[in-house]
Amino acid sequence: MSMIVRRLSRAATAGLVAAAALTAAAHSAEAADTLGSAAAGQGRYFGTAVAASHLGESDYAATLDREFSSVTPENEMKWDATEPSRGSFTFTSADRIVDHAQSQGMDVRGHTLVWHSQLPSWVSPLGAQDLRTAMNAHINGLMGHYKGEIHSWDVVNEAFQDGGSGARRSSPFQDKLGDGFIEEAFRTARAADPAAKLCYNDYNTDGVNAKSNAVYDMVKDFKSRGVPIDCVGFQSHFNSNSPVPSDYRHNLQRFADLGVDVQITELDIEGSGSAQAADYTKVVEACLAVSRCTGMTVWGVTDKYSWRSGGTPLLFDGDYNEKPAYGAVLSALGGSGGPGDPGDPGDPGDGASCTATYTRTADWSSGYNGQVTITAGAEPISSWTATVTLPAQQSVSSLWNGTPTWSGNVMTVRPSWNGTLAAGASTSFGFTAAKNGSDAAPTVGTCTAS
Ligand code: 9MR
Repeated sequence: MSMIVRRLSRAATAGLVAAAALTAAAHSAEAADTLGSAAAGQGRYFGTAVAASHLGESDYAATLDREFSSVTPENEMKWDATEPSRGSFTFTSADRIVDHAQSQGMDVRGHTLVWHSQLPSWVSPLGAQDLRTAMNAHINGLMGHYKGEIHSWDVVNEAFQDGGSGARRSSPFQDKLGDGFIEEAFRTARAADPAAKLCYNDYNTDGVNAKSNAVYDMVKDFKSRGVPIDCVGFQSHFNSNSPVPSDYRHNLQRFADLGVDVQITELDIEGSGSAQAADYTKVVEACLAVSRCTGMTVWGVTDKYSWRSGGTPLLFDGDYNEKPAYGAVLSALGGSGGPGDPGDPGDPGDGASCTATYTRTADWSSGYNGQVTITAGAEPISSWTATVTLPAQQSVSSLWNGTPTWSGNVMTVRPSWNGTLAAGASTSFGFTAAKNGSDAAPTVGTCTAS
């Protein structure tokens, strides 16, 4: 019941979605200073995996909305999340991501319809015929709900074994339905949403090896027999054990030559600094060199929420600062305004500003307490400096929440622990002054920030 209501309401918003996407495209033509707009300049999308639970965090949402043109729900469209008991679909979390993406004019990748992992417990015990029925019903339920709203679906995920054999991975689908389950899933998916690109998605298939050869043979077979497949997703989870392969571009190209699009679907590269940046450059350059590589998705916005957070594999650090890898990707996409470039909207420090205001908070015959409040401007700041000029007779006996240096009667105050301020946020320092016969107020000079 609720699914049917939701289906109708999703379809009714489709016109608005198209309008939002056009606005985003028009905007992106103006300035290629974000990942999404720079990629659009190359005819590609630049996406990220998103978790619904983080959308309420303002820095997360601001970084997502500013930089990316496509989103993939990281877990919310998986079988356990969407059909936890048979025939009972729940789309609350996935809808939250799709609604957010559409409000920002972003596209959505669907991940994933048929996968051996994150299966609810009711699926595995089913007999062959029942499993086939359940698989097709799951595909129809999910794709029907989002019909016309998903640019590409990972129809089948990770169906091949790791290692040298090139064999299919054991799973309820493989073990009970045999090799034909993949073809059946793609045929069902095509009928469910003819507008969506249908992808096969896997990992450790990024270079030429036994596993990617097996996927290649399957795609070739599908194309020769008219089984509906449009794209192959290369997850691209890299680290020192699994580095960016030297034949990455060649591998993407050989799949493209079969007549399918290729997409980089879950990119992350463990590491830091210039080495990580150089690896990201290789991946972006490989995609741009293959005309059928239609877009790239990184597997998360910030290192702090990565599934491999210890490996710091993403483009933004835990405080949403742009890492060197971000600048490398932006520049490989032909964009400008990476870390350190003036006016870069995501670069703390550029355009940093603050104001300082003074109030007397306590007063007695021989002295007073003063307080200076520092407020960051439109950008976050990591430090500030304020000057306070005291009347000549007065002297300061103590100061807290700041570090003073003196030149005559001019005191220059820098932060002690309180340098970092979010945009618009405030901190203050205080001091006790002896009047020594002058009750005049001190003057607060300019506040500078970095
Ligand atoms: O990033 C996902 C993580 O939050 C989940 O706990 C995990 C569960 O299997 O799945 C992660 O995403 C995987 C993706 O769906 C398929 N390819 C590998 C990804 C990383 O494990």
